[in-house]
Amino acid sequence: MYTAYLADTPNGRKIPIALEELDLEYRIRAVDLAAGEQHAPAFQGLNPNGKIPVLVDEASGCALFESGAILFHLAEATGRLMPTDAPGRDTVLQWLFLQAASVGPMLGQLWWFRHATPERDALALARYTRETQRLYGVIDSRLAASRHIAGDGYTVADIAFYPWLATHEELGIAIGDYPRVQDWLQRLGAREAVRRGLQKTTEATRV
Ligand SMILES: N[C@@H](CCC(=O)N[C@@H](CS)C(=O)NCC(=O)O)C(=O)O
Repeated sequence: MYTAYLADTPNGRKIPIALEELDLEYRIRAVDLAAGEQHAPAFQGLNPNGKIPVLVDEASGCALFESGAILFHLAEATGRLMPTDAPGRDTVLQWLFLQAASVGPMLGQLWWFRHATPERDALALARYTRETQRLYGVIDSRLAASRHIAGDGYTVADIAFYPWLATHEELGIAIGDYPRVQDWLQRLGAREAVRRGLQKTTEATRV
């Protein structure tokens, strides 16, 4: 049994999507980011960086933070959503790192400058829009070479990218300019586990 501490954000959504895909037993504990619950000492004990998601394995008591590390752990623990050969695993890790190091931070900044700042900062908007468009282009080119992000098979790399790239409307990104990303989003969005993971996240975090 796992407990997933999260909010209804792109990084939070990854975890129920993976847990559903892997048929693992879990419950969601909502963390109210607007109320600052991520800064509470009890939560900082689980993640000293004060961010969701965190996954606790109730059997061992182990807590893991960083969504990429959590997805990697779940793939390792189940032997699923990750190839078994070394080059295939390296490829998954490579894309997981790109998601955590570039796609999350850049799209996150663009969202913040579009939706959370009291004033419009034209320079920041231009910079993060350009970088976000560039990253959608990187993934679009990648999907010309393989059916999924880390190869032809569906892996945790797809789960890491999906909730971020699905926010294109909020980010003002013309998804038609990235037809392979658009097709991939439609294919993933049709998966039962993706639908269930998103729905359970919304329900469990509703205030
Ligand atoms: N690299 C981290 C990023 C986690 C992250 O930025 N989480 C955001 C929500 S998507 C958060 O907790 N924000 C609250 C805050 O910064 O105070 C991961 O992939 O888990």
